[in-house]
Amino acid sequence: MERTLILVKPDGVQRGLAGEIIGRFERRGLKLVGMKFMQISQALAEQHYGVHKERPFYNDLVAYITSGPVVAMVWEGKDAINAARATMGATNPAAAAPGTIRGDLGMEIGRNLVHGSDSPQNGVKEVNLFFNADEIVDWNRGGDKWIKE
Ligand code: DAT
Ligand code: MG
Repeated sequence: MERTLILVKPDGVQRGLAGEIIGRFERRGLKLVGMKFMQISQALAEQHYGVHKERPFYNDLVAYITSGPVVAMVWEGKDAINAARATMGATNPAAAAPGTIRGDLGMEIGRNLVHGSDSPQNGVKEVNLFFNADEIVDWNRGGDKWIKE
């Protein structure tokens, strides 16, 4: 079972779109196993975006993700990484398909509303970076047999 770290970024929270964004993952059938409302520190942002350190937009990226609170979540499911990224849409909202979070709700790459892990390995790494083991909830979802074969 794969896990992905999903963040509703500060623009999503400030625009009052957190519920809308969370609902899309929920309706998709991904299973929520961790969630917190938090302010990302400079240090955590630098760790989280460490892979982009040499990119020209790195400073803006760190400033953006620390510019206000985020909703940090862990969603679980079969192929959760791909399913979540498909629900998010392309990185640049201007190119994202309608029906996706970014394609329906966003306009610019620097305000793309949501983060999702990009591989199972990074999913594990990012979940561990944002969540302690005791913040992950092991629970049985009543409707599981209608989502999972
Ligand atoms: P994603 O968020 O779809 O996984 P990414 O990991 O390649 O995309 O990049 C992380 C974030 O950096 C992305 O959400 C927005 C920003 N970003 C990526 N490419 C960019 C670019 N060419 N110009 C400005 N910001 C960019
Ligand atoms: Mg990424």
